[in-house]
Amino acid sequence: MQLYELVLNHGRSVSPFVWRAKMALAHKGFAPETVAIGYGDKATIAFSGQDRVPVLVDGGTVVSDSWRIACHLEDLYPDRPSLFGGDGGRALARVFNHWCDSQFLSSLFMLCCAPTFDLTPEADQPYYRESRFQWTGMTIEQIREKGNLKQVRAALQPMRLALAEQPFLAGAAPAYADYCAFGGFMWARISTGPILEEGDIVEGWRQRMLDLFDGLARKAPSAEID
Ligand SMILES: N[C@@H](CCC(=O)N[C@@H](CS)C(=O)NCC(=O)O)C(=O)O
Repeated sequence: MQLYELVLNHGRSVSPFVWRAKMALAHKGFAPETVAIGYGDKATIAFSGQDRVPVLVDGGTVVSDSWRIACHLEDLYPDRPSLFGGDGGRALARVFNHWCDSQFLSSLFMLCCAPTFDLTPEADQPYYRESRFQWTGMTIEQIREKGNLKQVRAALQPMRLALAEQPFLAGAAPAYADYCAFGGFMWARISTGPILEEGDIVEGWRQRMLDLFDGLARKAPSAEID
């Protein structure tokens, strides 16, 4: 297996979507070879028929998009630990995936976008600047001003309430819902630094997630120092 990921300066693998895939692969017991690309390396992943990471090559199958990768792993390797815990769990994980993208990652974007720009090799900075302007109508400097930690923290309230009752979002043990949200925390950790207030119950969960799979996520080069 090969996993294509976005790696910026100082070996920083910033993509929240790639982290979802990395954790899902580890959950299934896979340690794929990773292929690092930059924002400018669209030609390298053109074989996948689109221009985003993660891209997983599993034998003769090419899968892009973190959700589709999770479904591929669940469907192809049903005898390995389940990511969803059945069809109902898969449907709810999909709802949660959409919540993460539209509520959590969108507020995190305003916070992590400029620090991610700072980590982008100079040659790719014009592309990054221009593409983010197309999405938001704002310059990197304007986005940097707008980053709002309070808004990010407020978005996490459903997670806070759930984690007061159970150690992981998926219940007693981690599963895809956890990896889905954790991807965002890895973007923050790697590009920007800590985002949680001291004493936040989400922090205990984040530490447990960092420890999973022999510290896979904790060992990744990051802005945050443990
Ligand atoms: N819906 C996709 C989103 C993938 C995505 O947006 N990946 C970003 C990395 S965070 C990317 O490849 N960006 C390249 C670019 O902005 O040119 C997924 O869940 O995998």
